[in-house]
Amino acid sequence: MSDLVIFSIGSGVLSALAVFFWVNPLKKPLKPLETSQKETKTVQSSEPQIQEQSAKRETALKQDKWESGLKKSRDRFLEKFKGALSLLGSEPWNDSHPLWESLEESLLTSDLGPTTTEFFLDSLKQEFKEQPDPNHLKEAIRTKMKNALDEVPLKIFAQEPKPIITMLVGVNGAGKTTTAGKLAKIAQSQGKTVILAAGDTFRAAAVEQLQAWGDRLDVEVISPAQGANPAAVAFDAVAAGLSRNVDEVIIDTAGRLHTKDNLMEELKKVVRVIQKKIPDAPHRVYLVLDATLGQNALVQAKEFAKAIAIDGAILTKLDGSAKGGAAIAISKELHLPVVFVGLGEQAEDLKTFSSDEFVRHLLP
Ligand SMILES: Nc1nc2c(ncn2[C@@H]2O[C@H](COP(=O)(O)OP(=O)(O)OP(=O)(O)O)[C@@H](O)[C@H]2O)c(=O)[nH]1
Ligand SMILES: [Mg+2]
Repeated sequence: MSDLVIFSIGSGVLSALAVFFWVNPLKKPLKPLETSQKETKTVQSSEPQIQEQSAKRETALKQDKWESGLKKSRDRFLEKFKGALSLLGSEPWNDSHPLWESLEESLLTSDLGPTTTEFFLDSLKQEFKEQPDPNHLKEAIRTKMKNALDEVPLKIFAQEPKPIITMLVGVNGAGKTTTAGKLAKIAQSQGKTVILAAGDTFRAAAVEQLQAWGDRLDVEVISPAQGANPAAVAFDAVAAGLSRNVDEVIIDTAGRLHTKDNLMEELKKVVRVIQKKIPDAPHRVYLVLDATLGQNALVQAKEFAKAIAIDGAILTKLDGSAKGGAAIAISKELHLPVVFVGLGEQAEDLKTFSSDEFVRHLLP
């Protein structure tokens, strides 16, 4: 029965798409993935039972993403952590017990960074004057990780601005353009309207890359006119956002200019120009950081924070990194909330950061 429903609705959607593209031949066809998602959505709303199954499947998939995305970090940490635990009982318990040194190594390997690692160890030593059992120690580390992640609050608005102006900054290759596309997808899935701005005017390929996301999601992309600079694109995009009454404008920026100083000056200029249109914008400046860089991501973050006010970090490529602990160091040392994490290259692989999910999958 359900196969029949899926089949008939599926063919209905396919026929509708066929007509759509026939009358609208200039638009690029949606990726097959998008089509199948639309089919699933249609079925969801018509059958409560199937809806429930789909919801379960979706939750399982979401969990899988955290599960697989943090696998490398988790495996690496657990291996070292088990090594540390095996030392319990090897010598009389005190502050210089070999377990502490081994635990220090496991935290550093996960890229929590020396400052956060030292803070963790000092407070664990205070907490465990008596020898802990492995579960208590693990639970205490989990709590410290979660507290470190939760202690930096997210910026909230008394009233959500419209349009909300989001600007993505970060070094080249960090994942800004991909994240701009993924953020547009999230906004769309919340029923919001979006404009993307191709603020990396220095490389034609960068504009094309964002345009491809725009085509895929059917989102308008403001591209630079001949010779336009990033500030001009941002200005046009904000103006378009206001005049078209959209919910969100997402501005991609360049990751590399001739020098680092050039880049920082350019970003400051983009902010100044946006503020000519909306004085309290950009409302969210997110620093996009490549998780595979671990502690180097922190060094980059400090450089950017010197130039412009950053509201949060987006940690990309967590799926390819064994250095997931950097998220904790970003919160603890830079006082920046981690807002989203990239757990893959697909549009749906950007997840709102959850300290619960993160800690649960890093240290199960
Ligand atoms: N596995 C994985 N790959 C990612 C993720 N985010 C981005 N990437 C990949 O990282 C590469 C660089 O991403 P871009 O979005 O082009 O990076 P960028 O910051 O815009 O780079 P520039 O334009 O050079 O400054 C691309 O191949 C992306 O597909 C992620 O969360 N996981
Ligand atoms: Mg880019």
